[in-house]
Amino acid sequence: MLIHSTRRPWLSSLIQAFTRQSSRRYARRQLRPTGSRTAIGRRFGRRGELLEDRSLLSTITVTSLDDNTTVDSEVTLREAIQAANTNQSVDGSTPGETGPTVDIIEFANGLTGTILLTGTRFDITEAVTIAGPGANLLTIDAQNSLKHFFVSNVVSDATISGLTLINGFAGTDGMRDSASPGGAIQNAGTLTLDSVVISNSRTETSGSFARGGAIDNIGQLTLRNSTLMKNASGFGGRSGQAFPVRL
Ligand SMILES: [Ca+2]
Ligand SMILES: [Ca+2]
Repeated sequence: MLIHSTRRPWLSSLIQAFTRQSSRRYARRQLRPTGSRTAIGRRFGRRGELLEDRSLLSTITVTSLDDNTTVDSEVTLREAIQAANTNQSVDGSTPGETGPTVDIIEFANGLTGTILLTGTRFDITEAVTIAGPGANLLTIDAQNSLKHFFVSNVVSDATISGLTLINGFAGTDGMRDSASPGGAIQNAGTLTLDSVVISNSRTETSGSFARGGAIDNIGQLTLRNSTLMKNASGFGGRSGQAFPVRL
């Protein structure tokens, strides 16, 4: 009681300063995104900037099992990958965003079956996630003529999930993909395969492109919940890879 009745000016100033500081801390907590100082929060700074970056994520939906770039208002996987790589709309698709933003390629509800590769392999040149509906629901058949995917060394974050890849081929004997080893995939970037099946893919039995019946990995490769079976190569592992795979 004595203190309140005889409070000195310096003590009042100290109490006011403490009260103002506590109010500012409370206000900052209210502005902080859920999860407080998350890695994302630190990475992107203030709350407004975080929300802006989230809005840049782009989802591109495949609506056709064909393999072409025909202007027909249907978006094929080839057109979706082109949209993700070039960051432009392709045949009415959502445009991708500039890397390292990871564009999401998904498949329309109920779009299941087999994509027959009829052109060249799918080249991935920017960060992307290709999210298939499930390895038992969607297959890409390379028809023993070429590999399915090539991931460029400038790609820092690529994921392929929920797909089956069959009948890939790499070789120099006049087929369409004579440029690199890896029966189904050559990865030179950073690639994760999640819940993917690769089977019945192969390379030629000898020569420069004979390694990696399923995958030739010269970058960073992570496999999760995936199956590699019945693949064949001249060397480097029948299902294999020339460099270590991180499981
Ligand atoms: Ca089209
Ligand atoms: Ca992109």
